[in-house]
Amino acid sequence: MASDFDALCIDSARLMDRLMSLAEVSPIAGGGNCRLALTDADRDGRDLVVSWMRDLNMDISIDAVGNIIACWNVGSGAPVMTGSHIDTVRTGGKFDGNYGVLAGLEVVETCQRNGYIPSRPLAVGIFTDEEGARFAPDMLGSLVYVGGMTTEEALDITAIDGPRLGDELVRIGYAGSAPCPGPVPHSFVELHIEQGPLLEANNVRIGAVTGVQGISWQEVTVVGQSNHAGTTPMSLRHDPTYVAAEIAVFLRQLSARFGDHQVCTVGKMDVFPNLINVVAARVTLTLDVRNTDENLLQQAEHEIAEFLEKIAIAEGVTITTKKLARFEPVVFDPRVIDIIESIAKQQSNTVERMPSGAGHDAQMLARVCPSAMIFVPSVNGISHNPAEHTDTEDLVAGANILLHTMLTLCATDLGRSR
Ligand code: HGY
Ligand code: MN
Ligand code: MN
Repeated sequence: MASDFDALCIDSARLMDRLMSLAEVSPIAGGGNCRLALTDADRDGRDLVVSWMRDLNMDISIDAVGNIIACWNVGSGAPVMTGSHIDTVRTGGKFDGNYGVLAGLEVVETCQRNGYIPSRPLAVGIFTDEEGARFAPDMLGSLVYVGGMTTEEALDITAIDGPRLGDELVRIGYAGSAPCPGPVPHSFVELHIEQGPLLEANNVRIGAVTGVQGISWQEVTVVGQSNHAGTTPMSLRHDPTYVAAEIAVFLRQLSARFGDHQVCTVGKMDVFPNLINVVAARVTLTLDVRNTDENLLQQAEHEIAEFLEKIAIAEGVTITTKKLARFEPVVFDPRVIDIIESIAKQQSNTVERMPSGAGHDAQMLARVCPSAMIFVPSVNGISHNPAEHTDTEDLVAGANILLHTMLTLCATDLGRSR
């Protein structure tokens, strides 16, 4: 059925200009960015994107955990919302998160430039600390936005480099006054790069994302007996570095045993005193364990806990754990997924349904309103890496699907989430 916005399409040069301009904020070797949450670099990225939001005469609200919600207040009722994040991991790419935020601005500007007034407000969100790399958990800002964590609890979280989240918000000038939880949107759609190999491997341009897998993050601290590397017989050692290595091997073996969607990562490891001739005193490592199946994820957590107990006794070390993040798998709203899939096909794209391996803000908005995601391919499946790349025609195709999906949602009565 024809719509009054069928002829609208985004301006690819404008979208790419903004993406490349944002990529100039704290660039790193290899073509990526380092804008860890609430650092000066994150502030600079925020300031740039907020200036674009102001240029579009959007009403900008900054909330108590620094989420930036820009709204083009036309039409009536709750807004159709999109958005993502512009904080990055330390070795981030140009597109992770940034693409979804800037495509959202492109949707608004395309409507404005063509004199098209949607029947609902359109909102674009920049959620604080989606990566969780500096302040755990990930998707922190959107979690607080939907009431999944109190503002007070979030403000007291300390960064891996020490500072308190609330103090960093004040320091960079993004400690907002809007309360959390924030206003509930009519619906939420996030456009994002896949960050994995599936779309490329299947030669498909668009992912209609069905949900997000479960995530379990924990920090493990192993305390042993620091000693001289030359004089200490192997039989008398209580070596935390050896235990940390055993944990990494156990996780790899568990993933092989579980197969399917099970993934495990030891991404961060701090050895103290980290010297060539000293048997370490302490090792702190992080475990990132994910599965699309909640029961299997719980089983993985249980097996890991049992293994930690066993190796602590065997090596004579003490092991303590701290939960950093735990989110169950999320299923997106089938009505929104259907809209995405049919628009992708109408616009002559190949499209397939798929779960998301990465966490996203949409998994939090799904708690309060009908939500789903649109994926475009990642070249070589690479992400969280400066070499992250998506071809321009894929970026443009995704943005056009976001445009028509948001405008279709404006005219769709969804009621409450199913
Ligand atoms: O960890 C994740 O999946 C996301 O990049 N925050
Ligand atoms: Mn992301
Ligand atoms: Mn990411």
